[in-house]
Amino acid sequence: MADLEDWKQLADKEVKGKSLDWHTPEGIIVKPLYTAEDVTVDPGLPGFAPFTRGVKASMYAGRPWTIRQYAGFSTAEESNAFYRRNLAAGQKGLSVAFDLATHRGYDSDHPRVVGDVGKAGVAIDSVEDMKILFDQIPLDEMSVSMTMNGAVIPCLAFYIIAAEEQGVSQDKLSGTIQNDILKEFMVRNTYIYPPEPSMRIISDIFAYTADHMPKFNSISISGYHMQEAGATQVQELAFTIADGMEYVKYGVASGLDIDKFAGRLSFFFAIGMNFFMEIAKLRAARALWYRAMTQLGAKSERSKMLRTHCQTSGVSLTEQDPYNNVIRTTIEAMAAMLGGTQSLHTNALDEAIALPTDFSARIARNTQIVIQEETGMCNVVDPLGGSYYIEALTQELVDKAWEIIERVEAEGGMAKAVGAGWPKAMIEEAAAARQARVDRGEDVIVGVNKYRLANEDLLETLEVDNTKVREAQIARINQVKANRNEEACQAALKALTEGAKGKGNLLALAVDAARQRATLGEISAAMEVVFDRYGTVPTPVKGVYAAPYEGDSRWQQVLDGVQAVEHRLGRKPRLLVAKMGQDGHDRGANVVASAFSDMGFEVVSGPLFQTPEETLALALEKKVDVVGASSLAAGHKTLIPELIRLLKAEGRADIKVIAGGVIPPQDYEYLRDAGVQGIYGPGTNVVECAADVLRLLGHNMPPLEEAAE
Ligand code: MLC
Ligand code: 5AD
Repeated sequence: MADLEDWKQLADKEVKGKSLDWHTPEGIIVKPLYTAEDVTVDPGLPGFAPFTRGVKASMYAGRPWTIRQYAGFSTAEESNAFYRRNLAAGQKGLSVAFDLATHRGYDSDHPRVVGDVGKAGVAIDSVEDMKILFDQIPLDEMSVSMTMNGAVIPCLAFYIIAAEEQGVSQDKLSGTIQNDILKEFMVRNTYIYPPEPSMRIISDIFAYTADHMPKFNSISISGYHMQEAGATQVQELAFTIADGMEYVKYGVASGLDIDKFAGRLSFFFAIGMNFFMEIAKLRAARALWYRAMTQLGAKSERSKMLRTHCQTSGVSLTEQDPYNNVIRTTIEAMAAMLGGTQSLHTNALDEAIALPTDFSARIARNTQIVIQEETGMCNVVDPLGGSYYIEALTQELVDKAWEIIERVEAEGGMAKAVGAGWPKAMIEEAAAARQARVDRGEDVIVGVNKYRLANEDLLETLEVDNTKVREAQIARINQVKANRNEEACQAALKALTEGAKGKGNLLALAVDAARQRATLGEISAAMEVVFDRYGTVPTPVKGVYAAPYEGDSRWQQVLDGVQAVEHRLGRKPRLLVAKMGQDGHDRGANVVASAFSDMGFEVVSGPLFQTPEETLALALEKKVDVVGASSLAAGHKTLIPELIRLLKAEGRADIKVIAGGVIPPQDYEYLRDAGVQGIYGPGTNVVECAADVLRLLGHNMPPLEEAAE
């Protein structure tokens, strides 16, 4: 029989000695062949420690994963109707997407959220909205996930009261609240309060749910958003497990018995296009959590069992040739189920430009139904267990992630690391490096940097009439306020403020306030007066985007162009990267800021959550030439035209405004008519974007073809 040496010789001969090793972004060297020699750890059996092969003995052969599509838009009525249509068509669990005003603790009538109400999710201002959202959906039967982190106290309180008024007591509620604030400070940015009181809120929720809601998962510790922000799989794995460890430590420090709450901690990972890596990642996550929880002193096996939801990767999907997204999502969904997820969301094909329509949601849902019901893939537990490659990769991920976890622990845990900022910086470096690889064509994206179509068909997308939603919400807020017992409501809010100053359980106090029809904004404000509102200024990484471009002729043309403009102006050209509205997505803004600064621009990175007035003031103060507005949550049609109007009113129409992010082509004309001078959707090459900006600044920049190699 041939041995490994024989194989090596034959393979070398076939490829004439070329190396077949694959260096992945996480620093793993994947070999072209794995054998029994590479498997160093026995993964055990499914349903048994360390649960590498799955948390249930029978896995999908016993019960398939939950098809749980994340959705929400516009009003509670419209989202409720959408949920009911989806459930009738085979979806199994619900998952609520709230709008950004709700996330950030503002009622729909707040002046800061004019562009955000009902846009990226459903607007919820009071218990009345929550009741409509679940109208005719029995909350004792349906498990409901709510993606809420900032305004987690009022939302959970509304949910409890909505169930109560449906006749369902809280002990019967099954579902999950995301409640994961550490990753908000790192990547997702829908926090409200500073880190310390935010961590207290989480302990209070652990305590409350452990006492009153035994079937409810009190947190969804999320790596998803790290990968979306550009993290490698190792970073996603390490920081997520380390976040989990930190929450456990806080829970224990607040006086809870570890085994009383740890069995209801759940997880959430992204599943991207690196198929085998993602399968191995979920297996590694379970092994890591088992190790971490054993170290932290958990006794019950349930406490050490990592149960997870997964979502296919949004950032892997493209605006260009969007039907390719169905293929990508199918591959990712298969990785999630082969990795042993408990619950899954598959993204819709219009992901890169809008929220799903009924059509795109159907294809996304059916991707999972077809796997479950047509392929026979669910009949065997952990079918890739024992694959030399999968087992070796699982172990390599465990080792690499554990190294980072040990660094975090040595430095005092994840809350400290987040405060110090290094995990975020690491993720941003990975994001800038990835952008450079894509822009240089080294990482292929079909239909974007290779095989690009000459003409794209327009895709029909969902549009939310934000003004109409806002008016309807304001009418209902006024009605709720007019009909409530004002005195009882104010007393409950006052008790909440006192609780924030002292020791009372914040969720219990908010449940009382919710019953008295206090609004989300009021409940949030009752705590904000004690806790304060948190904000940070971005600090984009330097040099990472530029590094691989050394010696590139097109890159040099752009650098020369920037210098020519600098010479003419007597200073560097200045770009303000602006984030208006409550949209906290900042991967794009940070990558653009890094890349432009590497190309020689002076970049001002505006803080998150600005109003158009605040962006105007910053643009004038910093004397910028161009404002680049980054928008990923559909506020662009309200906020960017408003900024241009304000600039004109100041007599500063000379300051150019460009826009980037998730913007449907249908809106381009509207934005151009409003005065936007350049629009850069997903898939934009950042160097070419800079070339365009140089043209706007009057430099005669040659088109791409003329760059001699
Ligand atoms: C499951 N069960 C079985 C079984 N399989 N019992 C016997 N044999 C089997 N084979 C049991 C389980 O033990 C459990 O009961 C019950 O059935 C439900 O199964 P589950 O596997 O726990 O599934 P589910 O209820 O769907 O819970 C999955 C979860 C949960 C634990 C991961 O936390 C969850 O649903 N998370 C979803 C989070 C989510 O949707 N997030 C969206 C984020 S979007 P028991 O008693 O053991 O519980 C986002 C985007 C953004 O964040 O940024 O806006
Ligand atoms: N409806 C459906 N999907 C949504 N996502 C975000 N908001 C919504 C919504 N309101 C999905 C997208 C996004 C990811 C974070 O969650 O896929 O990339």
